[in-house]
Amino acid sequence: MKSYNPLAVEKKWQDIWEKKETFKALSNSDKKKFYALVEFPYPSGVGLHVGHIRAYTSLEVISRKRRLEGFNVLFPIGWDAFGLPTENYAMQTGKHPRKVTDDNIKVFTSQLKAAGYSFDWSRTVDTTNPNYFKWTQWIFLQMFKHGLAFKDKSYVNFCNKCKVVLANEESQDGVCDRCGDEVVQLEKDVWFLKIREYADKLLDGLDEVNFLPRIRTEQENWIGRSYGAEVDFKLKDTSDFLRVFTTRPDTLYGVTFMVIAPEHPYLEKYASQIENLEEIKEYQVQSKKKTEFERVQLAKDKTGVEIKGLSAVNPVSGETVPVWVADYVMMGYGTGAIMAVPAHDTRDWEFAKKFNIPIIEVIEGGDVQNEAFTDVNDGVMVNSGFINGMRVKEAIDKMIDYLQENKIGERKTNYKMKDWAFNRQRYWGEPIPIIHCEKCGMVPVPEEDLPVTLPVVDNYKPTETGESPLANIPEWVNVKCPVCGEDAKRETDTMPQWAGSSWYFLRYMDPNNHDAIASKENFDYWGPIDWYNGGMEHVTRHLIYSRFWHRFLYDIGVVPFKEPYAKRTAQGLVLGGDGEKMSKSRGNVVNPNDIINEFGADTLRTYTMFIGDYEKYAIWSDSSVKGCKRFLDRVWKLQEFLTDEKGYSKQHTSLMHKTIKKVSEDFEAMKFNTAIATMMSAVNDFNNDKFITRDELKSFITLLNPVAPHITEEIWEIQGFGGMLNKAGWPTWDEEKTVDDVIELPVQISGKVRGKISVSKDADVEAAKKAAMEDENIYKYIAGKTVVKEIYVPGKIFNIVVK
Ligand code: ANZ
Ligand code: ZN
Repeated sequence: MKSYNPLAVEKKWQDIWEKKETFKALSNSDKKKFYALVEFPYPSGVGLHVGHIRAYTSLEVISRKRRLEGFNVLFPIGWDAFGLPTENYAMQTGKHPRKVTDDNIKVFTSQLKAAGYSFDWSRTVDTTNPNYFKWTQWIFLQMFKHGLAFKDKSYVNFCNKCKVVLANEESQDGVCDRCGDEVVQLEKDVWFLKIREYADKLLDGLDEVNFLPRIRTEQENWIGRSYGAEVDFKLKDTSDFLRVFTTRPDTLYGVTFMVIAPEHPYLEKYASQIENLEEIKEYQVQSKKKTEFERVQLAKDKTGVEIKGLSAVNPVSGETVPVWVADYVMMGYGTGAIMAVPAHDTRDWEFAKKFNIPIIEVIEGGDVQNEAFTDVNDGVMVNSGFINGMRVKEAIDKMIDYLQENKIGERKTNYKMKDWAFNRQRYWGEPIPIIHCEKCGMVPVPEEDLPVTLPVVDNYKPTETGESPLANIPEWVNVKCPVCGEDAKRETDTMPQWAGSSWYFLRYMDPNNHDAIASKENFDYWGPIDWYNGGMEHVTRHLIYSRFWHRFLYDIGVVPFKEPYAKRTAQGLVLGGDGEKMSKSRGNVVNPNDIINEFGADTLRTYTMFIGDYEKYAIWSDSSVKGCKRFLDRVWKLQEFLTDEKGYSKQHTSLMHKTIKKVSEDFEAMKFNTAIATMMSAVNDFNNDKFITRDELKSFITLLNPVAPHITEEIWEIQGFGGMLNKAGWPTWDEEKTVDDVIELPVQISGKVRGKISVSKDADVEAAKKAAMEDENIYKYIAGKTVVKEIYVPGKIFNIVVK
């Protein structure tokens, strides 16, 4: 027998698949479709990571299984290629980002091909290709025309030394990633998308899809819908009101102070009335240095300043309460002001304790002077006027009615999710297709002029004022207004990295269409994505942004299905052998191509699916990789034991049906590790029995094919099973035959259990007796005695009475 040479076998089959276009998704097909999507990679300079292999092999397995089941499968791949690492690398080396991107894509392509993935390479998309980003710009324009894109003042992270606007991930802890200098917040007019308008639709849409529960929860928390009320507190000695948002209007009688955020406009508006303005200004400076996370999550030790000269009147009790400024209240949520109820809110309680502010209990049951009492679901109201004696839920409703009737406030729903800051002041992104005209204002670039492409520049460094490098190129910036024809200027901000990935799954359906994102026929046939798998780190922003774009396209009639992803799952991270995140500095990075070169792609694929529970993190182990290689060696050797018997042998029938069932079901449930363990155990059984029939081998390698496609296709060919394995059918099982027919039968000698024998469940008495006599431990109780009676209940017990 030929020996198993993974590299030669794998190269051979990869060439055949490519030449025969084996995995090309058909555009016009009567077959049922299956669309499997994995998150397309960012083609960085460091190449493919074993994390990519774990992420992609799961749906690779499902895709190959679906093809064997007769589906027309779309399993595409592409490049999410705009973004900072490429631009920064270009800045350092002087190489154009286009060239950097193309080089990286070449490396990624060859790495993914070496892994043997069954992608349809003819549908590859690249977000930096003008034929692609023409449509990214087109979608932006539709949003602009529907009032969903607007410009507003905001702050960007700016390094004074590098003169560059930094992304959040480049300016962690308030310092510049490159030079370590302090990062300042620069006020700029930037683009936003009104994703908040879609908050309810994005929440409701979750009912229509099948996402892993923890993914659904992440989406819900990110959107963060809260029901409550806005309430107006009269500001003493002004004609103004201080408006707050509260989820707990039932606690209004327990308000003992108010808090406004350091950015609240009243601090400027009433500056002349504030007696301790200097102190407050200093506090504003200090809180500006903190991140939102530090303000909200880490602020165990509450800080704040009482505003002398401003106080508020409780609209239900008539009490006067002080107004404080404190940075645990965020300007970006609700109204940027709160009514503080220290008895029943932990943050307010900590604040009140620190600054000696009274605490008034309004819900019975706690010891509010010692601890905030927050677990109040069923509590009863006290000290609360007309809502005394009511339960919390009823009190909330009654209070909101009262507020509305008396025009003191109104019911209000709030969302944690902010509008999407849709801008970057950098070069390597999609230009925002807007023209600024002094006369006509913001004018969309006419659709027939799309795409607005990037000019070739020598310098990718943003301008000193924090504008994108595009602002330095007059030939590009200066244009005529499409409406009035006067001199006008192009928008120089580019889109954020999330833009291109917000609709890429649609383009795969019809990647070369010049007139539309995709044709109606393709949308109708391929939509929605049947199964989307990716990282947990993308289940908030990317998953929400892309659902938003998709839902918008649905609302304006561009796509015919409401939700893009029918199902979403996620893989766990792969950690280094030391249990730490793989990183260059730790030196624990495993390069997938090293594994392929040493053991073969089939081993790499098998190992990344065998490494552990797919949804949990997994620690890399070199010895386990070798174990997977040995498994494949033993699969290869099964060919030595082949018999000519037709069908499944009697001895292996239940083994075959059980294995087929377990592997089929486990693949679907993403329990790849136990599916592979089952196949390993089957190989042991074949080995122990020293035989396997042709039909058994045929079914077995079909089951293994999605995980290890090269070795199985090769065995199929060597054994002349006919045609190619990838065109064969998926094996089926018969539920009845999965039941064990060999059982462990207890044997009693004169009423005492002395052992167990392995017999078929309907063995006759002679066979049972023979097995009992052959068992040394049982036979010793019979030896030298006379058998007087045999009571045999097939499948249950065998009792032998001796004298
Ligand atoms: C009074 C109160 C009493 C509150 C009580 C809570 C418990 P979620 O569920 O997150 O929406 N709040 C409102 N705006 C805020 C802001 N900009 N920054 C910080 N906190 C803010 O929380 C809503 C609650 O968080 C609101 O209800 C308000 O405090 C606070 F026993 O009002 B509550
Ligand atoms: Zn104009």
